[in-house]
Amino acid sequence: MREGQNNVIYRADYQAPGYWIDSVELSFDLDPAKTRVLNRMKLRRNLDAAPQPLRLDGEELNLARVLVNGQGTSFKLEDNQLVLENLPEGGDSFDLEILTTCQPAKNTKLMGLYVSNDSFFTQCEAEGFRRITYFLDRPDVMASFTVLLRADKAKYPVLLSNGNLVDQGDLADGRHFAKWVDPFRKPSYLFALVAGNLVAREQRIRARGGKEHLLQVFVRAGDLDKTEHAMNSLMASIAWDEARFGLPLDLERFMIVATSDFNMGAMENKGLNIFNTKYVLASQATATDTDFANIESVVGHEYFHNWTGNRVTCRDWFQLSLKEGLTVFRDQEFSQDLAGEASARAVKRIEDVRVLRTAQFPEDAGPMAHPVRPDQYLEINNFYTVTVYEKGAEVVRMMQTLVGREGFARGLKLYFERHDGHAVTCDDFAQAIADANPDSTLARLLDQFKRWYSQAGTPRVRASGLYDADARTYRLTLAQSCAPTPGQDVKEPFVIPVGLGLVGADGAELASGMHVLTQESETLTFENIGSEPVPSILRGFSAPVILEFDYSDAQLIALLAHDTDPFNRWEAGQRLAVNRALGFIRDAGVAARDIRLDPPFMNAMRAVLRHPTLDAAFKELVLTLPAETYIAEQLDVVDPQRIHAVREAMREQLARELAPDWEQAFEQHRESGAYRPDPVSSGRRALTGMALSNLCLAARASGDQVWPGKAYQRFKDAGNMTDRFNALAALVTSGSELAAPALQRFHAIFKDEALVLDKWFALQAGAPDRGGNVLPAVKQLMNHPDFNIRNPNRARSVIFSYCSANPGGFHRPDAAGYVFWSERVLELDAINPQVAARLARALDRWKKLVEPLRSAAREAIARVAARPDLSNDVREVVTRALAD
Ligand code: B3K
Ligand code: ZN
Repeated sequence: MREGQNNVIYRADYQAPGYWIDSVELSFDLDPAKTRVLNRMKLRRNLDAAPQPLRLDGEELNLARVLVNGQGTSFKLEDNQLVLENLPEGGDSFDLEILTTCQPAKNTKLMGLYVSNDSFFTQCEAEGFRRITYFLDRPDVMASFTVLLRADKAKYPVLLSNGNLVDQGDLADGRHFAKWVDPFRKPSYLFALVAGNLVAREQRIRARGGKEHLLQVFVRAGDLDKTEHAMNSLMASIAWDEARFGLPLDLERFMIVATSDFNMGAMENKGLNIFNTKYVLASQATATDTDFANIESVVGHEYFHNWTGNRVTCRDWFQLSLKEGLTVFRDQEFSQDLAGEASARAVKRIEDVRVLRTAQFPEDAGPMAHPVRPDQYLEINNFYTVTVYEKGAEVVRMMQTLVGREGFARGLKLYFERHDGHAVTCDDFAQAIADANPDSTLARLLDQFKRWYSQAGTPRVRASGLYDADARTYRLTLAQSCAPTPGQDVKEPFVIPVGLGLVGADGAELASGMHVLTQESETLTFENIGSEPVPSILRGFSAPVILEFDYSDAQLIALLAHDTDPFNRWEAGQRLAVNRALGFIRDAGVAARDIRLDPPFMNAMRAVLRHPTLDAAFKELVLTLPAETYIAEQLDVVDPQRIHAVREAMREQLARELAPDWEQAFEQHRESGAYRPDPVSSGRRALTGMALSNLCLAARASGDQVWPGKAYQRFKDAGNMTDRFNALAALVTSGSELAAPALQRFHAIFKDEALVLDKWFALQAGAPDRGGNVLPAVKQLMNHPDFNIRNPNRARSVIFSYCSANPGGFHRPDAAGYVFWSERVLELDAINPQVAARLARALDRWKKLVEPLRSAAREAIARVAARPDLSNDVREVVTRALAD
């Protein structure tokens, strides 16, 4: 690295590699202190590229030997690259042998080869392979891999890598070996190895085509009883990809390995997925319904990458959404299809949109805003974002909307016919979907549609309606715009599919359909409309936009009661709540305790809660007030304390005034019988949990001890973690005196369950702030013997739960939250830059903060940015945050 001078990479600079690597044979002598890696490659010049020296990437490696065709050769080490100039001319293949060592036990970045709980794991995406050996560490160089692993047999009885096990045996000195061959060419980021003392749940399956496959889920010895759900999810994923898209499992063996030290959720290495334990281990005693659902979707996601990502991969990292947006779309569809029923599908859709709007919309409006296909980066790990993933998935979803479900499946088929085995671009993907549907709107508007890939920012659609009683017409005008984002001042109109319906005064559906908005402004006329309708716009959240329409309360209440589109039914309730929250927030003269919600709103909420046929899961979503961060996005100047106080006051009033209804909901939806994490029973548990939380909150105001007592009882007796944790959370968030003994008891029961302890830490760090009590509690939690900042899950459970998920506690008037943040960013950066950079983003939206918070936040960011020794990861985030 040229001191402090860090190089930005631009998409426009892409050039094909000067060399290809056809095959690579890796031999590992695994040792935590010093691992030897012998790398034998067959390379050839890419005759389509200009003649150039070979520059291999390598980081924190000790180089021992370089041989070309078996002979010593001259080389240079420059900027983390090994440079070879005297290579054979012409297009013939030559051998390159490189011997290096690395230090896995010292690897706290958890990129490359590292040690966790005395086992070896790897993480190579995006650029971790260069920490294992010198290589062309870029996704468009795809090679055949053969891997030989050698290690102490007693300490590391299991030796795994990608593909098929072709040989294994014992060596001298208590060591043993295993040899793996991957039958598919792959880029280096999909390489993986695991060595350790692990056990596996195994399952043999016969796929549709008749082929046998071995499925394995590897975990530490005590965890085998928590692998059934992951295995079931894997089998469901295999069956689904075959049934829905005709994509079979292409390997004899498919392995999942869980590790408790992992920077993100999981990794799709070919045939050897490595997972954060959080997305593998589940039992009813230790995991919540949300954990079960997340495991299903992450196992699905990584498995689906086997085709979308691995068989067809990215040409360069700017194309990341090619695999991530598409694969998120696929995992969302998978979860919806497994949920089955229309209302359960809608619940999943609402949950996905909620993530998009509370996390991606702010990203799109902040200093890190970037297109789904970014144009530049300093550190690619900073671009594994909600924009690339979740907005990317919405872009794929819009394509499916524009060509239909069958048309989309046809498009995917053509995509694989064209590109299987290659590294391609987002353009290639969109082209395949369009070409397979030549008569579609997508094909007609492809160039304009692709602005979703190139333009950052969330478009706004401003709608207005005009009813003409004499002409019996309703005219709906839709106008789109998109605010500038860093580096993009002018935006061209997007292609926006808008799901539409008109709902009559009596609740009848008068019209429904899909309009594709392409101009800046368009007006639609509906004929034969007998009375003024209520428009239901953007049904199913048909595009990732902000919809503005001046709904009256009466209109929203009508939609909440009658809309046939469950998404917009939920949305109507959210709008009612947001409008009220914004009104109270702006009404600065009114103290939070004097806030009064109006009877129409209370009645509408009560009607949903009491509704005879609505699902419990749906009721829980409607009764959940919009998140503080979502409310903040609707404001130009943000006072997190005021938002928190207003939202809490609204919550308390709903708790108190609907108390009889909460009681009834609690009694009616109590589950008996065996635990099953299916959508219906999870929905019932979610609603009883919410009811209990409200009843404890109501009791707090009245001083009544009945419901806290019942919550404590339930906490003690619960037969599953969902009910137990909800009861604990009800005590903690309502500030009950029973919270402390319950927390103590919870810790005693689960002291050996790391993932459960993460919940215990997170609950306390995320608790509603009362008089500034959370920050001291967080500092104390960091001194707890079970706290370990090097473990990403644990760091997230305390530090992120406070800085990123507890705005009321974090944005303290005395700025102590920001000081804490800057200290932790720096502390983490020295250990694990990827985790540090995520934390750095907690202050992304500082410019919107009310003074003096704004100045205090700026100062805290500037303090971090002033450090000369920052990682590229953190430097990029804080530099962009401070830019004008
Ligand atoms: N592809 C990985 C993410 C890798 C992140 C590298 N910083 C997991 C996934 O999206 O499936
Ligand atoms: Zn992914």
